[in-house]
Amino acid sequence: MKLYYSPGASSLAPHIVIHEAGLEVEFDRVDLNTQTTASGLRFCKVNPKGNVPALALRNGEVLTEVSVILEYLADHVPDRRLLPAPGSFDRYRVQEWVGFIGTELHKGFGPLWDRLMPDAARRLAVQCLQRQLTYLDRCLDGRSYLMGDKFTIADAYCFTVLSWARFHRLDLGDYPAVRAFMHEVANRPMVRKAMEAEGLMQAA
Ligand SMILES: N[C@@H](CCC(=O)N[C@@H](CS)C(=O)NCC(=O)O)C(=O)O
Repeated sequence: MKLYYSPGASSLAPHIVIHEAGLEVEFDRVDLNTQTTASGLRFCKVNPKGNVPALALRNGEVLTEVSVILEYLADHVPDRRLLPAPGSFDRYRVQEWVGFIGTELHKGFGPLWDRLMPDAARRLAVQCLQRQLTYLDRCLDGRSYLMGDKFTIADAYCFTVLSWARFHRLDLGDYPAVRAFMHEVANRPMVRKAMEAEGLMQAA
């Protein structure tokens, strides 16, 4: 398998899961501005949507969308319990978190990356994220991870997305349980390994 990624982008979530799962995967860095890869490919040939992550499989298929790639990777190594077993209720809970992170948090940051976004729209986007963070803070109070004491794919995704807060003057200090969660995840050896591989350790 080969993961197409861009440092610090949402592709960091599958990168973390690859290390947590102990999977052998190749990596190809994508320059999102030029839409070319380090190996010299035009990225639109890999993922016509132009987004990372994309996961190229041995059978020639390419999987896209963070949520699906995370699930696919975790299901390769069920004994690591990065995702509860198919059919179990807890699996739906993890998927519920992944849905929340993808639609409310990941895409909540979307407008903030756009330099042309007017200030008023930016303020609204920040307020929206703050509302979601208040909810998340309540859920994380008294637990290490979203599902309790077990690290899952949802934590890798949540950590990745919330690490963008520092670029947008969104102070996680107002959310003590979220901050503790970020600290807990950042200190996992496999998370550090993924971040190091993407050259993010100085930025963290
Ligand atoms: N729906 C996609 C969205 C992924 C996405 O937003 N990726 C961003 C990076 S975090 C991207 O590649 N944007 C393209 C660009 O900036 O040109 C998914 O869930 O995988």
